[in-house]
Amino acid sequence: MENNLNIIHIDMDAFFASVEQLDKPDLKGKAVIVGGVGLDNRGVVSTASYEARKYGVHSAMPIAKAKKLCPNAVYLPGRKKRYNEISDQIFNILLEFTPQVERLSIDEAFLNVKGCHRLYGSSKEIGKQIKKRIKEKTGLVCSIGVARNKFLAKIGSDLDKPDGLVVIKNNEIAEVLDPLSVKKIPGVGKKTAKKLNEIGIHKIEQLKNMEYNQLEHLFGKHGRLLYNLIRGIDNRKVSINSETKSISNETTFQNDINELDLLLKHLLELSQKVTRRIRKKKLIGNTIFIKVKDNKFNVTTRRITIKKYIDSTDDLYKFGKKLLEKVELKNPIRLIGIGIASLKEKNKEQLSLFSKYDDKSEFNIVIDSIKDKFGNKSIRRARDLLEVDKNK
Ligand code: TTP
Ligand code: MG
Repeated sequence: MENNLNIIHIDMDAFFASVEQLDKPDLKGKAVIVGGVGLDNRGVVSTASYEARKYGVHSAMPIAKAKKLCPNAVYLPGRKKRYNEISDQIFNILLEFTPQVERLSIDEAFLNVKGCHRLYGSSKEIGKQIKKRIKEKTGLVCSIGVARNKFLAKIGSDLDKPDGLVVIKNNEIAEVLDPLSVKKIPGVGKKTAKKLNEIGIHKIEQLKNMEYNQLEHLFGKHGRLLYNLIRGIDNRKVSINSETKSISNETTFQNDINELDLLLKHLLELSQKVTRRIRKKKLIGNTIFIKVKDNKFNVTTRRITIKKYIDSTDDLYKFGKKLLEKVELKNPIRLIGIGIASLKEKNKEQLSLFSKYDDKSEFNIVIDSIKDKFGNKSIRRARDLLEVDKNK
């Protein structure tokens, strides 16, 4: 078994049109065209259902032209809010499998599933499970590519659309890439493809015959990347985006709380929970936010983005406390929450031995492992033991 096929690319099929078919079942199986249109036909097609694509309709085509090609299609304006809502559901599903999710657009993502195999099986198996979960949760269909790098995974997801699941094994790379049109290479747009076609180059195989300096001449600084991509070499890492994820915990009190001291005690406990979760996922973050709800259900949130990325309980608590002190506490408090966003992977170069924010990291790791072994209540900090909590 090949064990380095760790990159998954996922792309929803005819995304906007599929959501419309989902919400209006009588549109299922019909040509549906979503476009940013008024009634004047001057807009362009955002996307077309696969039924409409048979007529040659595609994204970015003027609506007027689509209406000529496919007059009987159902034409709908887009509902961005609804598409975003479904997109969030899809990304939450992806994040169930791994935090290593890079959001590329509303309907497209890369995942690095290295380290997920013991739990979920091979990358292909993970691909199958993702498709199943998305279908169950949203009713929508997607296509997935699995390969050793981003470029190949993206090529793979496009090979068998809609509802595809394509694994490109390492010994199949040339066989798969060679016959493809140069247009399939991300970054080779219409203009570049035309330029290549003019000199007789249509397929990737032909592009491979070009010397590196010829490619550099044609593509400038992208020449090197392109030279590598068409040979199946792509070293770009999956980078999780900050907006993809935040981790937070909140607690609703049995009795509303008036005293700041008691609130701070809860804040510390929550900070421990949150940072324990982010350390477990080997993440660090630099946006700290708190949420406070009073007994009249007024919700106040405060956030701050700091220079350093943190994962220690003390740091999170320190900034959370500062934020809480800025909130005017008029009424008794019913709920408090704290979280951390703008997360990224904590990898080696980000670990600075001398950073004043990292000096407790060993301590935190020890606490985490004790809690893992003996449970959440097994170890507490001295500050926790100053018991002021009347709610427990
Ligand atoms: P795509 O993934 O490019 O297209 P798609 O999901 O509709 O179809 P496919 O099965 O080929 O992946 O884009 C995702 C959504 O983004 C698409 O449903 C609508 C929107 N979009 C536009 O609004 N304008 C565009 O030009 C493109 C390409 C997409
Ligand atoms: Mg798509």
